[in-house]
Amino acid sequence: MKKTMLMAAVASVSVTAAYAGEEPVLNVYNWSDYIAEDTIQKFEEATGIKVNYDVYDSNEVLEAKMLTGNSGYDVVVPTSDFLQRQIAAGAYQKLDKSKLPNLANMDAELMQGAEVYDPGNEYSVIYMWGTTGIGYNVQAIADRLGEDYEVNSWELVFDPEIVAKLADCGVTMLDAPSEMIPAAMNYLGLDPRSTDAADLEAGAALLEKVRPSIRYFHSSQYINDLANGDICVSVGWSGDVFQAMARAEEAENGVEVGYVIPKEGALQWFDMMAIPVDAPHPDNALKFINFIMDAQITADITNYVWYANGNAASMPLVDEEITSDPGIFPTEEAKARLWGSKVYDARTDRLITRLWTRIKTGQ
Ligand code: SPD
Repeated sequence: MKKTMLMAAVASVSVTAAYAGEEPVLNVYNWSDYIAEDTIQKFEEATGIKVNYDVYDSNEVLEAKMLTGNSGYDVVVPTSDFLQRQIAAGAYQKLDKSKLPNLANMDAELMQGAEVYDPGNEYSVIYMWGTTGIGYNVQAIADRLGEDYEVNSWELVFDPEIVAKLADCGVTMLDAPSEMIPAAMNYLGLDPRSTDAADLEAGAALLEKVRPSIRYFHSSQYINDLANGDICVSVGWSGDVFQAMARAEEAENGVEVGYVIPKEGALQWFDMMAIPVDAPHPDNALKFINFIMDAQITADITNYVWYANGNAASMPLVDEEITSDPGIFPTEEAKARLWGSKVYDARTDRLITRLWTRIKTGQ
């Protein structure tokens, strides 16, 4: 939908809401495995608003819906770089901050960081944040690379000889081109945020080289597969790998999962709550966002999904096991090696999509 059409749509929705009040319904579209078991129920009990909750595991899937318009969703959770591009396309409405008193709970420094993508935090609030690193099966790696092998480098997935030794136990990568190609570029010593076509081509060429050793590209299946011991290495999102760890422990199946932010550095990203410009229930959306920013509610989510959050008031309520884990809250030294998501222009985006198809299909 064009920007003007989206604007017109929201104008008519706001008028309807102002005169008639909103039906007690809220349509939420969030990442899979990204909320506590009882969050939605608690919101419904507190507000009487019925929530329809759908999930996705790819920014590209969400973006297609946001740019087409009429998604029917009231709250969505894009990653900050995608959010920036979607804001520019007119896909979101500004937040009425007078209806978000719990904004006072947010960590000022992290919210300031998020302003790189959303100046003034006008359209969005941090939901959770994390890194893109490597999840691995401790025993399977030791069996193949030796007991003394230290998992601390992207060589595990980008060195063709090393990854070939792991192919039989299952190596997977995220189906996320704007994360995997820059990670490969970084391993080659190139700037992971470069948009130079030659740099992107070099990253893609490395991925093509290791492609024969990759079992699949998927962005959520690896959680259970790692937990069950069906795969042994995944390029994955921090909290998801920690969830795999927790599931294996709970199953008492003898699988030990580890997560590492490689020494060469990794992507740090922020997932942001935002309200589509044509959301049918924008007031309910604000109630939901404010509810999530409650210190206890956010702490409950972090304690369940193992992702860091941007809510300073919640931190004393987060399990120490989580706050003290450098895979979830990186040390200052590790932070210095993280890079932020890059917003791609249309031309670079098209190139990345083309390269990704080539990597995955070999064409
Ligand atoms: N299961 C929840 C995964 C959340 C991942 N967020 C996407 C980060 C993209 N850079």
